[in-house]
Amino acid sequence: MLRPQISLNRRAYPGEADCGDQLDWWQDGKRLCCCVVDGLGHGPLAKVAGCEILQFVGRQRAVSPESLFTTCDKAMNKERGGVMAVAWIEGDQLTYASVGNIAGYLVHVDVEQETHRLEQLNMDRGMIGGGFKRLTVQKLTLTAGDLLIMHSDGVNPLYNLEPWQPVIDNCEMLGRVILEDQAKQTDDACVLVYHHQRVKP
Ligand SMILES: [Mn+2]
Repeated sequence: MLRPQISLNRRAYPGEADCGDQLDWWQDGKRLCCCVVDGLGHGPLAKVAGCEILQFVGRQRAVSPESLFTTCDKAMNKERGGVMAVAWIEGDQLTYASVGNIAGYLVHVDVEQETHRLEQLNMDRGMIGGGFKRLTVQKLTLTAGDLLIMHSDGVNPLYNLEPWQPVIDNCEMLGRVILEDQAKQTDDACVLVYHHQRVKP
């Protein structure tokens, strides 16, 4: 299997050393799991909260999305908590769920036409550690060249990727420039970019 193309980009609230936005990915055989977390607030306590949630997901990522979000919410009940989105990719299937305001987009890229279309993924209301009423688990199909982008609310929303079209097929650079161009000065900020490659038969 090809090494997955994923870039993780993050920066703390300007002037802070610690970042409450935490993100990572794991590979289990043919299944990838990507997670983006925003620990409540910013600074050292937000970092602890963000790390706790991310570590929980790292340990429990093999269970169903419903079970993962529910148990994580319960486990963070007495903690500061935060918001999170998790994506699982297996073959061409993307499974995605988000509680709170981590934004997710599936970007359908037509390599030959040099066009792309952004599909905004679902966000359910609530907070990890503070409860949520509903979890929508989306299942979508990926085509080679497609991108999955996830970012915290410290990053201004994306409407299209026009400004970054020249680097659209370089997920390292794309993640870095989106963070540079879109990060707010008033919060921690992070961006995860996953580039779906052609799966060899
Ligand atoms: Mn935030």
